[in-house]
Amino acid sequence: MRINIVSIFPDYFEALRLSLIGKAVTDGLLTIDAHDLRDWTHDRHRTVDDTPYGGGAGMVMKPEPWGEALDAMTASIRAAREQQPVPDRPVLVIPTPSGHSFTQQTAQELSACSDLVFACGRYEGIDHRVAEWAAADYEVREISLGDYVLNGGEVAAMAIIEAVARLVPGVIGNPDSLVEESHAAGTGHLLEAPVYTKPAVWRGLEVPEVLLSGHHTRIAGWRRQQSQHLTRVRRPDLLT
Ligand code: 6GU
Repeated sequence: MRINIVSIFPDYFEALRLSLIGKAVTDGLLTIDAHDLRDWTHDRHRTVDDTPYGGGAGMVMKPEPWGEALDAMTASIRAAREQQPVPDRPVLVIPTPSGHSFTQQTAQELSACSDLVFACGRYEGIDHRVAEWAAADYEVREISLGDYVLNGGEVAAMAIIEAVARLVPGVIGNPDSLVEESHAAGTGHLLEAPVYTKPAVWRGLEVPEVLLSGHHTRIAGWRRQQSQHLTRVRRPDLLT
């Protein structure tokens, strides 16, 4: 999987060199390249924003630098695909609080893609014609992490990339760990039971006895009951 990111803060994505995703990059399972949108400006101040048509607070990202940046991404993807053809269209992910909700299902879909490009907007967002234009070359997906507002798409893109990359075959050493976790498809979408490790008593607090019993059926029953309880209390929306 190739991931390209366009942002005015490409340094945000240095953190993707750490941990499991970083190892996947080193191992050649993924490529991640973050580009500075301002490289596609041509004025002295490297301007990327302007006032909104129709009025209103805040600034809007100008379409011209985005158009040139995405042309460059398209050209680089085409060149890579000449070396190694793939059947699927590149996907352009635009993180925005007005997007479709991001779920584990979305992560699964994106993890099967050969090329992801992230367009990280700041301010009040990117001139909408950029998404319209990009639809000729990309499957465009506007995605929101949830019902709250971030200052820009960078942190959202990081979260999406982490959720997607860990589903790429080979990125997680033990694929079994993908099966039991909260929100994994096939668990009935319940929250995971609390977990414990040694010592059996810590600061006077004991690990639930059943987990020490070695009785696998009872343990599975306890975990199922904990999952149902947690889900009812914290996320009743998942039960309907
Ligand atoms: Cl994807 N972007 C921004 N800027 N804010 C958000 C978000 C995305 N998801 C929730 N809030």
